[in-house]
Amino acid sequence: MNIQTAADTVRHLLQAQNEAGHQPLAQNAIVYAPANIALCKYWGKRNLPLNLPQTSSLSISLAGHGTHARISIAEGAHALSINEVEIPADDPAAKRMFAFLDLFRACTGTYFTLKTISTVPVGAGLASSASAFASVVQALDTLFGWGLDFPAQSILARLGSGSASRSIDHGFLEWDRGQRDDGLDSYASYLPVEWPDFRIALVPISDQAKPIGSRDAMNRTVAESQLYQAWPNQVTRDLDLIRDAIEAKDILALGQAAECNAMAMHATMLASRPAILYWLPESVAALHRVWQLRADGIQVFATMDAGPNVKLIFEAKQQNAVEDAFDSIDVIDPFGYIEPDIGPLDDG
Ligand code: 2P0
Repeated sequence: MNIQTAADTVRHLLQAQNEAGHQPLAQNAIVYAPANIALCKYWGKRNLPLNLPQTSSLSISLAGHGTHARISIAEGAHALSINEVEIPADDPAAKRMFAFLDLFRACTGTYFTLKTISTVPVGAGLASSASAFASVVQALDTLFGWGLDFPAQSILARLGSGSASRSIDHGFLEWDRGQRDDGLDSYASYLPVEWPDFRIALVPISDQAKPIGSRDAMNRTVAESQLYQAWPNQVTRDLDLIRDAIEAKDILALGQAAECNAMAMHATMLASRPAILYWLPESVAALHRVWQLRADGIQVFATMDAGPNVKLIFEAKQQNAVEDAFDSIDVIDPFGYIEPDIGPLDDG
């Protein structure tokens, strides 16, 4: 099968499903998927319809910060509620999600009612789309009993949003860019490392709307930034450093490589025409505070995504010092999370 579109991809991955795979096993399915933060960033696509990245990337999932999703069959039209608020069909978030659900409707012949509850804190600079798309794929897999493996789940989530490919599991995940034109080898895999002392913290800077969304920003960077040509080499180097540092549980090596990778990504944006700069003065102040802490002997490192907020990387033994230096940060223990038996969307 010649795969050129997202619809082709879904058809291919679900083709093994016979008629029984188009019948729901239950009234609804309820799942949870975590958000994630990239330590080695995804920035730029090589194929827009299939949402294939220029480079590989590597992330840490954010434990209890993510999306609870409940999906069921609907009559006549899709319906979406987010945090118990019905989203009108002409809302951009609904349009994007309904287009994604339509990819599956082409196979199942059914519309869906989707209810999501996001536990991603508002204003912390975390995209909830990654966990949302990943949770929808896992909810559909559960509803229809497809038994999709992790690569297939990751590929399907990728079609909704690139970073969603990395939200299919807890812990460290590496999204391999893949080599194939059809994207069937472009998916995320779990790195088998537990690092109980690893911490990531969210420093809220601003929850104002961004000047440009990440999708448009990365497309402009690829098209317009001369510095983007250096990005694949940067990622090749940083990925090896970060993977090795995770395996060795070496926070210094990890933090240095992750911080450098984030700064380099923002440098490629800054060299776009017109320039893209997500940073606010408070972002720069937070970075200076991180560097001052390091000068004082505290091993803490920064990363930033497509927004002004700063995220901190450190180990448990530095948590008190980091909390003393930053007001109202949200510290996440990625390996200390136990999913509750009953989530907010369960009937009881
Ligand atoms: C990342 N970001 O690796 C990078 C770092 C933002 C900065 O993935 O167009 O929402 O849906 O594939 O995944 C944000 O971009 O973009 C992102 P699409 P996505 O986390």
